[in-house]
Amino acid sequence: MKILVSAFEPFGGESINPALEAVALLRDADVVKLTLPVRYAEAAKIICAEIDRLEPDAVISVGQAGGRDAVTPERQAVNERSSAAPDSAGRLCQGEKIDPEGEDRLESTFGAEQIACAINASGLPARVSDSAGTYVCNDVMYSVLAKLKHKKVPAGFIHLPFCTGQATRHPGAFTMEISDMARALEIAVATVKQIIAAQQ
Ligand code: PCA
Repeated sequence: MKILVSAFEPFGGESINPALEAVALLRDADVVKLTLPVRYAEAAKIICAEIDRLEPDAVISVGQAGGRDAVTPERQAVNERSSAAPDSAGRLCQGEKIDPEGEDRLESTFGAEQIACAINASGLPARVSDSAGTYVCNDVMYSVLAKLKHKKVPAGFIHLPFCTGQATRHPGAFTMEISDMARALEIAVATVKQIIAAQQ
């Protein structure tokens, strides 16, 4: 089995992206890791090319959503690029569509609810999120879900809070240890594997 797990480079002036750090700690032999740039369209193009090459059984993308107080599997992606901040290439998008002919929103197919429940059951904080934002993470999530729409390949996105190493830059913000985030992602991978097994 091959589970493609992507993470993003640091962005927005941070030297760490907890997603990248936590994915690096995953030890599951079925996991194939991919690092993406925080760039509209380009990140989506890279992961879609990797899906063509690898033909994975599932795709889990991971990113940072600083300010959240839990690990948050995303329920849906929207067909929009919009942010006050430009991407890492300096591209600013304010209200453009990812795919002018695409659907307004696409639901994740990797069992967001089951993943959140399983992580919670382990004692780590998790809850389903209804918004992946409209920045590069949403761009990747929407593009992957559109690509896999008619395929039986579970896919979705998980946002992580700031990690403890980012605490000094964000006083008062909720933080988690990278090792706990990695444990949460391991549970997510195991849950997705169970979903695949149940489909067969
Ligand atoms: N988080 C950003 C982009 C990269 C990342 O890790 C987002 O939520 O869109």
